[in-house]
Amino acid sequence: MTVLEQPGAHRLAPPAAWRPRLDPAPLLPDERPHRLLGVGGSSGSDAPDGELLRRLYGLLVRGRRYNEQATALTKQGRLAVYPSSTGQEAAQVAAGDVLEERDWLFPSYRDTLAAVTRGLDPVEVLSLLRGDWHNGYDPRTTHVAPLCTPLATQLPHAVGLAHAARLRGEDTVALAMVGDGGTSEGDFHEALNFAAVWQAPAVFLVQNNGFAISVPLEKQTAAPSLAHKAVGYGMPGRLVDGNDVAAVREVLAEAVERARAGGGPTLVEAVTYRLEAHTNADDATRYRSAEEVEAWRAHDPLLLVERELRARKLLDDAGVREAREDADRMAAGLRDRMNREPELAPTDLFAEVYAEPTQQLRQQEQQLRAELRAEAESDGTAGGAQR
Ligand SMILES: Cc1ncc(C[n+]2csc(CCOP(=O)(O)OP(=O)(O)O)c2C)c(N)n1
Repeated sequence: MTVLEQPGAHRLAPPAAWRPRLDPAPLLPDERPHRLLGVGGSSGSDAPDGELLRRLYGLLVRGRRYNEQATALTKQGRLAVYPSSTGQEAAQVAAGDVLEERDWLFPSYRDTLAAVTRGLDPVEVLSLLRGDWHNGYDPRTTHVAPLCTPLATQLPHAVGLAHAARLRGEDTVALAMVGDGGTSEGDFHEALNFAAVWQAPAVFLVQNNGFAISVPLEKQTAAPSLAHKAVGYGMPGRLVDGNDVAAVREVLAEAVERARAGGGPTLVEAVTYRLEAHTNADDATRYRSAEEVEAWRAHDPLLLVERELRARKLLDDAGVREAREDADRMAAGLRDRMNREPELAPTDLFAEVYAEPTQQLRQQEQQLRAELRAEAESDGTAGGAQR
């Protein structure tokens, strides 16, 4: 049998008979970031639903306050590190709000607000960043995967879960979040390729916040946009104004529905801006100008939604005050609970790492136990001498 007689030989057709396997045009992203707020105004027929918008506004106000409180906790020594999502709250809130209970969220270290919006306890969500525990919440019951610090590693996890759900006949969708820098990782490529080949019910949300620590987007990629990367994998790309909460939620809802109906994965690029430094340990003034930050402040996600709600007479000063008071109460509760001393067992470090601990881990655990015993004994002696 010659090569051309083998099954599937059409794939080896000579160049003259070659055709693209898929028309790339429907996969191309929006020409400009999709927007809803401030576009239709009060008369626009496709204006976002008022009730939904008011709810999203409340979540955004809480989200901004949560970011402020978490940043304050780093200054008080109550949180080891905090990668703020200030300025990115629209994407965070939309991602946390759009899923059904049976769906799964796969966040990165910056996406704690998405997890909190999904209904998780913020103290549990922040326990990793506090340095207390591998992960403070139960992924199995919350359907929120652990926060991933190694860039883009959450993406193949999401595809695996989505593919497995499909094989089991469940209509679960996995929404995975990643930064612009994470799109340069091998894991990003592998996840998107597998997702498209398997038609896995996965949605990839790239928050393009302009920077990977100090590296600006133009040094990260030569692609026309990050959403264009979708075409090469054979999935649709969507480009959305990441500060427009209604637009992000709409685009994500469409992608989730498409995935649930068996239509396969979507890549969504939300164009946004990280208003704060990378984390509390970073100094952003070293690599970007105050003018640039100010320009983005004029496109703040809270401003956009507040302006729209006021124009449609769905919000007044009292409503703004009420939302802020509600957010202040949430922040006070978070501060009080984070100020309590956690009770930690140092040997928990070794728990739930591997089903079968490695020889090295067992040795390290024994060493730690011996050190803790020695410390307790010497404390006892010191205490006795004082008495
Ligand atoms: C595999 C890997 N390489 C390097 C790092 C170090 N690192 C931590 S955050 C970061 C920048 C990530 O930027 P981006 O993906 O745009 O996400 P953002 O922090 O802006 O949300 C880098 C390089 C890491 N955590 N993991």
